[in-house]
Amino acid sequence: MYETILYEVSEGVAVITMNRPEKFNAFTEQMNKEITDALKQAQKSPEVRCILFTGAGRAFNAGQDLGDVSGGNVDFGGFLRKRYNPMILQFQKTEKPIVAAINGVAAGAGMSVALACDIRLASDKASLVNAFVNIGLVPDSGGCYFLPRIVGIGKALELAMTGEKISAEEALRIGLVNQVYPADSFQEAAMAYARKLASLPTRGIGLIKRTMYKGLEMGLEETLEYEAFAQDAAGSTEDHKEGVTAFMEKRAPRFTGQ
Ligand code: T3D
Repeated sequence: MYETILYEVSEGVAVITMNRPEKFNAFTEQMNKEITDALKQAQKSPEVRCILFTGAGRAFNAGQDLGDVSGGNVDFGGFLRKRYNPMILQFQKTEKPIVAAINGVAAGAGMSVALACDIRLASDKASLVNAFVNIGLVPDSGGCYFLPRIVGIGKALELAMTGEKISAEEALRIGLVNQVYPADSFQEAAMAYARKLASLPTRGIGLIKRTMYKGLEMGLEETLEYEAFAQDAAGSTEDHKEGVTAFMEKRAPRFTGQ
């Protein structure tokens, strides 16, 4: 069904694999569209309770396919508005946890996409490079939004202004990725992480995601009010009832995502 990505669902996890390994999974218009569509599909599907986002082959994603834009006369603003911005917004609109499994290099918009995911896991062979400046561009695809929020403005400016590649270990040290696993067992470790998230209260997690990101934009009073609103919704889920019942019965909860 897709030409540039793979989409598979198993054990509650939708695995989206960017699949242009010979081009380091660089973005084409088709890939932008397909990722947006796959995220919508995962959001709609009741059997999907977590999304694992990764790359085929040696790289995670090397950003825009520069072969497509090397001829000059590019309408950069139009390009981003049409292709990248709707894709990035879809990561936020998807009220399920999205885990980036950074299997190799993540560069340019490939790094921005990893930042738009909720959790970042990296192979110890992975690296991240805010490559935009290396070709005279500005971080896009949410790079100027997520990067300073994740690592702070000082580190964000350093990474964006120098365009230096950083290792997975360094990314872990500065809080840019959440966990690093050995390359030879990376896909299994990432899948186990995603399966664990898929077994948790999915609707509650969706509300955590929405409320937390909204909190970044709001003052305390507004955030407190939004938390009250979100808690009304979370408190009416089956998973909340199950969590409390399991606690009282001194057993492990069995969450269904409802
Ligand atoms: O119009 C616009 O541009 C607006 C949109 C902007 C969004 C963006 O993402 S801008 C940033 C675009 N990306 C880059 O500038 C990154 C360019 N690539 C690199 O800096 C390096 O390739 C990497 C750091 C990603 C990896 O380095 P390395 O040494 O591990 O691998 P390599 O040998 O450079 O690349 C391996 C192959 O992938 C190579 O192909 P070949 O020679 O083996 O046939 C290389 O050409 C290809 N590749 C890597 N990045 C891209 C790419 N092909 C097309 N587009 C790429 N972005």
